[in-house]
Amino acid sequence: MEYRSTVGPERLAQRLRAAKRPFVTTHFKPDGDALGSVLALSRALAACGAQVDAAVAGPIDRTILGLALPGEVRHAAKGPVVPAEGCDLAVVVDTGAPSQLEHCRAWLEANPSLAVGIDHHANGSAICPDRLVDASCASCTQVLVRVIDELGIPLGPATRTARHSIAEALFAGLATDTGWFRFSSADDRVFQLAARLLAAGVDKDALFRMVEQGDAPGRLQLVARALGSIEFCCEGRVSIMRLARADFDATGTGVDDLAGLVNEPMSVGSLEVSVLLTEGDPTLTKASFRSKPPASAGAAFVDVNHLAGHFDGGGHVHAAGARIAAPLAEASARVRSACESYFDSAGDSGVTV
Ligand SMILES: [Mn+2]
Repeated sequence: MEYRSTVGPERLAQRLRAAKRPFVTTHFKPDGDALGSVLALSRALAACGAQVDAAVAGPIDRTILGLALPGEVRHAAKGPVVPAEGCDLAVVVDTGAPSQLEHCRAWLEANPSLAVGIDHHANGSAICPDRLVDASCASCTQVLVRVIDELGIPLGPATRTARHSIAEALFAGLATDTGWFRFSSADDRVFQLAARLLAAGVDKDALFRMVEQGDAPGRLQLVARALGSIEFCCEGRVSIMRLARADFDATGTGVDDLAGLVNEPMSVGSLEVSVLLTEGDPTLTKASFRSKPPASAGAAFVDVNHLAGHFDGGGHVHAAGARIAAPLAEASARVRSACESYFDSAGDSGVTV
């Protein structure tokens, strides 16, 4: 099925304006774009006079929770989160995949006439029959802002306090989904919206501090241990880091603290591939593979989906994972030899396109 818009922003805004008790949700395990989109839309609907029921499910990085005001969003770490009694519209933002909506999937499937979607992913389903989708957008908030503009609600100055405005929630989604405007998806339209949101009063420095500089000390100690374990191979083109259970125990951290850690070695110029191995149990090692994008358009790069395939894993060309049925040290040796044969077979360039 082709996943694309079935309605325009005008029609979607009409449906939103008519809702008295809208439910707003997003994918399981919300990230900054998902939570930012839920909050921005909830605030806009509240400004329209609706009694909004915003709810999310699954683990949330505690650093983004500060985007929400106390009590603004219902949150269930586990189990279902369904619309409150009397709900007359359910809006799903930042996904159209039923597998990411287990918390409310049954309700949505039972009430298709009440389900509408706003998304920027290339793939999804018909779970929300009325939906606005634009996969050319880097962030869901870019699609959402068209609807909020259609509703005629100002993005700022703040609706409540200097913090917690519609503009701030939109900016948080835009910034986090583009790696704070560094990813290739951060095009001219992204910067144009960012400029508009800054003009609407967003304090980007406060936001950056809250979202990106809110880790517990243990997380940095875990990074130090990972970096301390680093081994380079393939003439500096590959790095392998290892974390044992003991490293998590000693730093009081868990797998939730691994986000982004595998990218740390990418600052090394010669590096093409970074591998992070974490001990699951004494017989299982989890592997994360990352590769750099090409140095210039059309240049070669390493396909880590292919590398992970050696271990029955997979993913995308620049980000993949695998579970290796071996203790940490043995898994490391096997990954190293897989990388060596990969570069041998790729010839002098050492990389494949
Ligand atoms: Mn997103």
